[in-house]
Amino acid sequence: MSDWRPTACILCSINCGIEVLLGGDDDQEFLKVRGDKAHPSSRGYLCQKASKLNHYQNGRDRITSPLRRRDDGSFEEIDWDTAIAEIAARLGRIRDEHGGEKIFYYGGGGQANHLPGVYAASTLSSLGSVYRSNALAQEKTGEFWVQGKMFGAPVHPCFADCEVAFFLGKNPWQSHGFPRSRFVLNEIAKNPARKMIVVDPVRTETADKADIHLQLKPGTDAWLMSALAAVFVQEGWYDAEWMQQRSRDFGQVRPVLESVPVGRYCEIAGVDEALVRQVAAVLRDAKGVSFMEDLGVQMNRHSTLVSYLNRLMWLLTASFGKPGGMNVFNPLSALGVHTGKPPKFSPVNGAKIIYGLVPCNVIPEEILTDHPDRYRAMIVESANPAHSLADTPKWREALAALDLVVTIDVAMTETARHSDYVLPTPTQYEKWECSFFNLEPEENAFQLRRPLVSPPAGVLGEPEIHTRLVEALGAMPDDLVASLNATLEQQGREAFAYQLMTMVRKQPELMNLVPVILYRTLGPTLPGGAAAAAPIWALAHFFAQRHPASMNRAGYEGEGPILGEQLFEAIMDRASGVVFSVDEPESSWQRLGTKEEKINAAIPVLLEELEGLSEETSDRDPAYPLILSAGERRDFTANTLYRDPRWRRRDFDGALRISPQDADRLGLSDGGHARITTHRGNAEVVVEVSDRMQVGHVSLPNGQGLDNDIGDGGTARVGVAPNELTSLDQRDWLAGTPWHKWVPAKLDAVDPD
Ligand SMILES: Nc1nc2c(c(=O)[nH]1)N[C@H]1C(S)=C(S)[C@@H](COP(=O)(O)OP(=O)(O)OC[C@H]3O[C@@H](n4cnc5c(=O)[nH]c(N)nc54)[C@H](O)[C@@H]3O)O[C@H]1N2
Ligand SMILES: Nc1nc2c(c(=O)[nH]1)N[C@H]1C(S)=C(S)[C@@H](COP(=O)(O)OP(=O)(O)OC[C@H]3O[C@@H](n4cnc5c(=O)[nH]c(N)nc54)[C@H](O)[C@@H]3O)O[C@H]1N2
Ligand code: SF4
Ligand SMILES: [Mo]
Repeated sequence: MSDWRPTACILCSINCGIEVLLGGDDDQEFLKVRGDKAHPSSRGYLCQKASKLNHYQNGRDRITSPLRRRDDGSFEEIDWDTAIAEIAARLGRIRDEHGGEKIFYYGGGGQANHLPGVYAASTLSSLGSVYRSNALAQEKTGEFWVQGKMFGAPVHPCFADCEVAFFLGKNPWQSHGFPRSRFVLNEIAKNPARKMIVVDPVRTETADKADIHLQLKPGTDAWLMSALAAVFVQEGWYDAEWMQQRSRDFGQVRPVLESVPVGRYCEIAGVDEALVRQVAAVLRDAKGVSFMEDLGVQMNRHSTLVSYLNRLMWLLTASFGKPGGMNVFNPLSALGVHTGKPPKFSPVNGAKIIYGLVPCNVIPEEILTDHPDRYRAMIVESANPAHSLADTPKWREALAALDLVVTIDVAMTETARHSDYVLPTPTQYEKWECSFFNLEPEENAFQLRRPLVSPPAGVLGEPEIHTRLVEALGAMPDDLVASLNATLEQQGREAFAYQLMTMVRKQPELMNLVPVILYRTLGPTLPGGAAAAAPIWALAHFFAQRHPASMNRAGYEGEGPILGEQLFEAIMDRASGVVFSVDEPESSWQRLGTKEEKINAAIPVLLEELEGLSEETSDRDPAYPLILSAGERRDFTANTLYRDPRWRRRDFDGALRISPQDADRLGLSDGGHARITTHRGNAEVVVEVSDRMQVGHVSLPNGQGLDNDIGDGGTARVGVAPNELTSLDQRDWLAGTPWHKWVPAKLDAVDPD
C-alpha cells in the first residue's frame, strides 16, 4: 500500500491541495482522495467532485499513441518520430505558402495545467503564428477589457474577510471561484453582522444562504445594476470626496446614472424596487464589500456593460483598496500564451482582440470564408472547442474546412475526432504540472505538482512535444543551447542566467524560445525528472525582480537573484505549495496600472450603451417563449474533464430544469421527456421539475453530451451537448462573448417510447 501523496484537484480554478492514496495494479488507481491541510490556500478543504478523480486519471477514451486520420475518417497509430516530422513539415508548408499567421492556436491549458501554454509560445513563434484563443475569450475578455481600462491591474475579492458579499450571476456553492467557498459561504450566512446578496434568476444553493436574493428575469442585469448604481447617485449615498480623490472623470458618469429611471428599470428586471433600495442601503452601510461576477452575466446580453456597472459599484461603495474589499493581486505569471504584442483586430472580421485572444464565436466565421486572410490550420491543446464553444455544428464544419488540425490531449475528444493528427499526453497526475490561477490579493500561493503515477508508454508531455516541434522546424538555436549547457555545467546557474539574459537582450527574437531552451538546458539538471518545470525558474526570477517587498513579507530574505533562487527552491521543495506574495490591501493603490493612482471611472462607449438601454429592446420571437440557460454548474458537472457519465451518482442524464408552472402548462412531469428547440438546433431532454426555477426560464448543465468511444469507431452520448443549441451570432457587440445564458427556446413534450 502506498502513502498519501500531495497534489491538487484539477477540476476548477481553485485547485485545492489534495492527498491521494494510490492502489490497485501497480498503484495506478486513485483509491482515496482527501484535502491537504498543508496546502497554503485550501488548507484541507475540498468539495465532493474531488473524490471522483480516478474518473480523470483512469478515464474513458484515453489515447496512448499518436494518431493520423485516414481519408475515410478512421485513425491509424503512428510513431512519434513520424508524427512530429509530418506535422512540422505540413505546418512549415502552410507557413511558407500562406504565412504563419494563418496557423491558429486554441487552448494552452485547462483548469489546472498551464505549462502547455508556456511552451506553446516557442512553437508558435517558430511558425510566425499570431492569432490564438482559449476559453477565456468566451467568458472573461469583456471583464478583462473593463478591468484594464479602469484599473490597469488584476483585482480580486476577498470573501473570507468581507462584511458584505455580492454575487452577480455566480453560484459559488457549486462553482467555487474563491478558496474554501462552501466554508466561507456558511461563515457569512451564520454571522448576523455579515450579509450576502445574490443576483440570479434561479434560487440557487448560494441564494438559499443569502440575506437578499434579487431574483431578476434572465438577461436583465444591465437594467438592475444600473438601477442599483443610480440609487447611490440619486440619493447621494456615495462618498464624493473619496470619488474626487481616488477616481478620474466620475463627472461623466454621474449625469448618466442620474437620469436612470430606477422604478422602471426594476420593473424591467422583474424585481421589487423596495428590495433594490434595501440592497443599496446594505451596500452603503458596509465597511467592505467583495463583489464577484461570473457566467450568469458574462455569457449574457450587455455582458461588457454589466462588468462595467459591477465595477462602478466598487467605486460607489468605496470598496477598492481596503480589507474585505476589492484588491490588486500579484500573479506569478499571466495566464495564457504570450509572444509579444498581439494584433489588435482579427484578420477577417476585424473583431476586437482582447488579452491577445480572438473572440471564440468569431473563429469559425474566420475559417468558413474565401477571404484570403482566413485561418488555414489549427493547433488545439488541452481544450475541446468542438464541444465547448458556441455552435458545435459550425465548429465541425470549420474543422473539416481547415488544411490541417492537430489536437494535443489525453483523450479522444469531440475535437480530436475532427483532427488530422492527435497527440496523446500524460494526464496531470503523470507529469510535473502547475496552475497560474493564483489570484489572491493578500496571500498568494503557488503549487508545482509532482507526478504520482507513471505515464503509459506511448504518450509524450507537452514540453517535449513543443521542443521537438521547434527542433523539427529548424528553429532551435543549437549552438546557444550547447554553449549554455557548458556554462551551466562549469560555472553554475548564476553565470547561466547572465549568459541567457545577455543573449535575449541582444537578440530579442529569442525571447519566445526561452521555454524550450530552458527545457533543453536547465531542465535535465532539475531533480526528480522535473525538466518541465524549468521555465518556472525564470518566472521566479522575474517575480523577484518586480515584487521584492511582497516576497520579503512572505518570508523570503534579501533581494535580487538570491530572492529568485530562494523562491524557485521553495517551489521545488514544498510539494503542497508555497506562499510567494503577501500584500496589504491598502497597497492596491500603488499597484494600479493607471495614472496618479486613480481609477478611471468613465468608459465612454459603455456609457453610451447604458444611455441607449432605455426600454427592454429585444424583439423576442413569440415562437420561442422560454429562455434557456445552456450550461449550468451543478453537483455533477466538471467541464469535460470526467468523460464517463457514470461518475454522476445523480442527474445521470443532465436534466433540463423547469419551473412547476411551466411544466404544468406544457404537460411535463418530473423524469419525463421533452424536445427543446432553439434557433440553432434541437435535442431530446429529460425533465426535472424544480421550484428553484422561475416561470419562463429553463436550464441545462454544462459539459454533458460527450461522445464516448464504444469500439469499432462507434460512439455513445449521454445528456445534451449544450452547444448543439447555441449560435455564433448571439454575442456581445464589444467583447464577442456568447449569450449562453440567454438562448430563446421552446419545449414540447415527447412520448417516451
Ligand atoms: N461543479 C462545477 N464547478 C465548476 C465548473 C463545472 O463544470 N462544474 N466549471 C468551472 C468554470 S470553467 C467556470 S467558468 C465557473 C463558472 O461558475 P458560475 O458562473 O458560477 O456557473 P454557472 O452555473 O454557469 O452560472 C452561474 C449562475 O448564473 C445564473 N444565471 C443564469 N442567467 C442569469 C442572468 O440572466 N443573470 C444573472 N445574474 N444570473 C444568471 C445561473 O442561474 C447560475 O446560478 O465554474 C467553475 N466551477
Ligand atoms: N453552452 C455552454 N458552453 C460552455 C460553457 C457554458 O456554461 N455553456 N462553459 C464554458 C466554460 S466557462 C469553459 S471554461 C469551457 C471549457 O471548455 P474547454 O476549454 O474546451 O475545456 P475542458 O472542457 O475543461 O476540456 C479540457 C480538455 O483538456 C484535456 N486535458 C485534460 N488534462 C490534460 C493534459 O494534461 N494535457 C492536455 N493536452 N489535455 C488535457 C481534456 O481531455 C479536455 O479535452 O467550456 C465552455 N463552454
Ligand atoms: S473546489 Fe472542488 S472542484 Fe474545485 S478544486 Fe476544490 S475540490 Fe476540486
Ligand atoms: Mo470557465
